[in-house]
Amino acid sequence: GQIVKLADYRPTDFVLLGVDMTLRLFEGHTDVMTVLAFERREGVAIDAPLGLDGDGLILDSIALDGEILSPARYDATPDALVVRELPANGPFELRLENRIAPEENTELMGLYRSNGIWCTQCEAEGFRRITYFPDRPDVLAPYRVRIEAEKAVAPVLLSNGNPIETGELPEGRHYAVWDDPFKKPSYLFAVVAGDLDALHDSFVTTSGRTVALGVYTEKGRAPQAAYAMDALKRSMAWDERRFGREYDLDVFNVVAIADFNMGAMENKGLNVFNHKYVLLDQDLATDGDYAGVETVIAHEYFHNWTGNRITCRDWFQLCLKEGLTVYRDQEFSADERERTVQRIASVRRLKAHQFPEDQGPLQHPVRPAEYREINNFYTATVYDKGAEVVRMIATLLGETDFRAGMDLYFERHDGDAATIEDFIACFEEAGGLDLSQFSLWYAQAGTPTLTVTESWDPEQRQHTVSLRQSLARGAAGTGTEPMVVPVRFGLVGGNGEDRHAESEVSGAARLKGDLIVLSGGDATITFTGLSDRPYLSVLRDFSAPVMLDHEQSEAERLALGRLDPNLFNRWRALDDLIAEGLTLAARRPLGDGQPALKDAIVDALLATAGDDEIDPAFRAQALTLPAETDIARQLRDNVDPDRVHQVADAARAAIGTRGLASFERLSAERATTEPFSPDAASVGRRALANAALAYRCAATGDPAAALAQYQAASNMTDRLGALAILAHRFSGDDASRSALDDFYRRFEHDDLVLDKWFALQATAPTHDAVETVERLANHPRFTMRNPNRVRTVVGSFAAVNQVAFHRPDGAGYRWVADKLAALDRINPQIAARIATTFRAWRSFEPGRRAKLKETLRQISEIKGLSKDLKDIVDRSRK
Ligand code: HT7
Ligand code: ZN
Repeated sequence: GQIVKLADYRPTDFVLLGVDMTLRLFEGHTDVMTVLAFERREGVAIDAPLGLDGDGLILDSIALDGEILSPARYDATPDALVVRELPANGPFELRLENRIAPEENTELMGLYRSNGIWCTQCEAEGFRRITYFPDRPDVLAPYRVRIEAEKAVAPVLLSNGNPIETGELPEGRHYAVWDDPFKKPSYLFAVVAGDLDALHDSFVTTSGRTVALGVYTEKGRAPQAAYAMDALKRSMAWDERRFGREYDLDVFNVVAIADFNMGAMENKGLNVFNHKYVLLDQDLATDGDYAGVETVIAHEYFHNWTGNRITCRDWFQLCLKEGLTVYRDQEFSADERERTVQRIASVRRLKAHQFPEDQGPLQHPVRPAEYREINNFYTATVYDKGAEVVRMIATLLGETDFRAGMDLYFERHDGDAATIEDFIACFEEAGGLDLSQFSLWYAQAGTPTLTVTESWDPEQRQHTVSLRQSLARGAAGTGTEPMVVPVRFGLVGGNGEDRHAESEVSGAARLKGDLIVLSGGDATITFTGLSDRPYLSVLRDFSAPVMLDHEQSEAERLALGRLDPNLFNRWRALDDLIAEGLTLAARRPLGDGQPALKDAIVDALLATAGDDEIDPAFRAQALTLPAETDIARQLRDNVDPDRVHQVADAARAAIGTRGLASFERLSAERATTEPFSPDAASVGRRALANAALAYRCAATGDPAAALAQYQAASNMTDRLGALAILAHRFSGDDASRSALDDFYRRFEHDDLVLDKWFALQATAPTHDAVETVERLANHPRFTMRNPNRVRTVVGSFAAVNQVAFHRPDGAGYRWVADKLAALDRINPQIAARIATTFRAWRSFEPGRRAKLKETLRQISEIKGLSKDLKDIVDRSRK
């Protein structure tokens, strides 16, 4: 494959003035007519040809300004159309016709059919699978789209923008014309047609315009879109309040589709969603499902300004829209729910997904400098680290200047295809500061380490804090210069209040209130005039995406876990103690008689868990142990996933046993009779009760309590919480088997619930889960054609089930490789994403390392390997 480089960017030779398309949908094929108006850009040579992208297309006809073109004037291949001898001056019109087969499109890029519904996915390069086109994000134009279809099959015909005309056609057919006045890149194009139900509502913007809202679903499922509609209206109101952004068209539509490669897509005025992020039924959805719908609805809606009104100049700038939009959706969730709990969840995600990516062979900068396959760069680094970088800008500027910078960005770049440099310049102006060194966050790959040391001088009554940053050069080979690291901190007194102290800085840092801005390799800050030694609470709210190496005694951390007025750091003090304890235990040989966690740490955790004064959601977060993959990452090398799992399990049993009385109280207090409500407080109570139930069963080794909750549950969160315990802790037992069978019988009618049944079994942490997934893959309801199903069986097995995927005999690796070979022929994007689980091969003990490496080699030799999968495998092997 060709390497595309940021440094090679240059604008197109021809400016696109407008797009007029007609799609005639028939059973088995679709006819596409595209009229493109162009104008040669000033200064471009007279003999410059016009090159258009295609992907698997066959050109049926081509005309220039109404005249059929002679074959001497153009070259058409499936991947490209090149037209020569174009008019020297003034606009010209190219009319193209081609036929495509959405029914045969299993990659789910371009126009395809899902359960009979026609729908499109064009980001990043799907539009070229529909028509020949300059398919790049800096080509912006207004679109007019006419859709024709048989009325009985597709009564609903949707596209971007506003509806301007509908009408009848002969032979039971009809048409609709949509006009999108906002210039947009082709990746935001969308068409949906089918027999859909809808939920309708409206929203009145601050300036008094009424927007018609629609959420479209498969027949009979519109009532399940009520929460999505509610989340949409709250998102619209929040963006007006928080960022002054109003919606711009007369209509905003969302469509829920069963077969979808990602979560959702922000097409202008017509968001298309994986139906998992729209449909909720009170009896069928968990609290996590509700949160997912709210976040994804908000995220896609927020793209209307950050992504659509201002788009990306090229795909290297992907973080310009994704990092910023994740930052915005995280802020929305923080405002709508509970800020600290949301922040803990985001940091957990970052550590679980982005840190391993940034520390392995698939490492890349937030703004990559080159790629072979852009689909493989929709990563945790672009999205989640991208959001952290925006958050650091907000931290450095403060609320008022950050908002001024955002206002300037919207004002200056509305209608543009922009770059990270454009974005940064707005904050430099608004904040009156130079962000050139800060911009290294976009260019340098890897997770920096922030080392903090302290020393207390009792004579002088002063506390000295030294900070040092370092960045290892990794696979991406990018720079290792010191970056600008905002470190929020506090000096906590024994009374749990922050102390104020005089300070003096030496080295490359500035102090601004509760923020240390480290800008060089190291710096020292001396705090004076303190009556006694304070506890240093550092990197509050995770103010920078770094690995913190802070040597602090257990006693100090326990104190911070109890006292820190910054709730996030109170959580982190405990979480770090637990992670360190588990990491150390996993390095020790099995059966050395030492407990996985010291009693003092367990007691601190139990004190938090049992404190009714603290928000239940926070207590539930505290009770959630670090992910086993996170422990493995911290071990760095010679990882034995079985050992990590044993240690985590021993810790759960120890915590459960020591806190049994408290856990019995907390799980019994669960108000099963409480009517279901998805509000944050109820969610927190359910999370705490379910965590308590899991510890209770870990302690007793008895499934009875879980089985009782499973049977009595009045909502899916409680039912699934109990089932997860049965399926994972008691895997293979009668209780587990009968509950899983019962669950299947109750919910087999609903694919989204059935996915939970598949996922729970695929992730059971036992060696025989390899045989289980083989059985699941042969289940009549398993299909490689539905990405959600593949992700829940193959994806979650490979990414979550550390015990079975890494079974010492290599059976887990072989099974996944086998599935990838088949999947790659159907949907290479999904195959490539699942294959990223092989990337950590170097960190395992020699036996698994060799087997992982060999499996990667075998995958690389699959005949006809897709560009997507090949790119991941090649980079992982490096
Ligand atoms: N911007 C959307 C990205 C997306 C996508 C990318 C590649 C292939 C399929 C896709 N579906 C959606 C999603 C988002 O970040 O909002
Ligand atoms: Zn996005």
